[in-house]
Amino acid sequence: MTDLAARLPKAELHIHIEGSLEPEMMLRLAQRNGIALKFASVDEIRAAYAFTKLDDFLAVYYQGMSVLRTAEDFEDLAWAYLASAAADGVVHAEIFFDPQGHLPRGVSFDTVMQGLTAATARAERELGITSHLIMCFLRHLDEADAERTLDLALPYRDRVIGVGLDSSELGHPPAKFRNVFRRARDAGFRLVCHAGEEGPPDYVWEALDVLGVDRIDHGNRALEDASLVRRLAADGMALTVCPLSNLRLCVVDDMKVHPIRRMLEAGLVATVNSDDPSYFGGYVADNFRALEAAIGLAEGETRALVRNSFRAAFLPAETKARHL
Ligand code: ES4
Ligand code: ZN
Repeated sequence: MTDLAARLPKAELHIHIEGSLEPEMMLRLAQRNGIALKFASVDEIRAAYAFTKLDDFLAVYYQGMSVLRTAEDFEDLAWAYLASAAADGVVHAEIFFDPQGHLPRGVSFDTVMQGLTAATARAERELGITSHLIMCFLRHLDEADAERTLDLALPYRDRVIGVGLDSSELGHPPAKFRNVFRRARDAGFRLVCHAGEEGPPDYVWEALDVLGVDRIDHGNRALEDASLVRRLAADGMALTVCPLSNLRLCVVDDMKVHPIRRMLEAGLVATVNSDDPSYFGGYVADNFRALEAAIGLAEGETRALVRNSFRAAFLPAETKARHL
């Protein structure tokens, strides 16, 4: 195998930094911070990574991130991700973070920002990889909590390019967050939203028509609605698709039936991303390799997916053009 996908320069647009916490680092940070984990070894941690749905994963994900306390922890975490991404040919990453997963534990917004921006600055200097940060609101919490989080982010507007919506999808439609997204747009943030991972096509419609998002994260279930597919294609709306995540969370039953090819054939701007690489079995190149192994992704399809990653990135037109 030529491993074309790993060699091509690409952008990664859907990666939760807390989901890149590898078991080894989880144990090291727990020890460094004197935090009791219910896991005693890497094997015990990995054994907990058997999920049948999104909420199974989220319970383990929120436990795992409890070891993150200091700016140094966030810097170590983001540096490790950026080094792995660079090794996979990623030249630009748009990285999600979940401040509401940290604030209730007494970790300030400033601590998180200090750590993440130290790593992204160093990665740009030493690895030649650029990155943006996207702050996600946790959709299982109420809109007032998201509003307070947006207030905390306003002084960091120059270091946070956008806002997103993640966590437990069913029962928490995008419209629940219409006011905070309107205010984020008015403040100059780009807008993205997890939709159609477990939630119905209606949630994708809401992300488009109520929130007015610039990209859809996942979007798999949009394929159930032909008029929605036509709308997404007509708008050139990008989908940040995460194949290994889809497999591990049972969004698809088998990688052999992953809809990535159908998405491309329908004219959708689909991209390939790792989501939570530590929890789902690999980084972005592993996601391409899994598709190649399961559905025989052709060279032209790989190149189209990689091109789409730049089309969909929040980069200046001149920078994008260099990669298209
Ligand atoms: C997530 Cl895979 C996924 N879906 C929704 N929210 C998330 N947060 C972290 N990973
Ligand atoms: Zn995600």
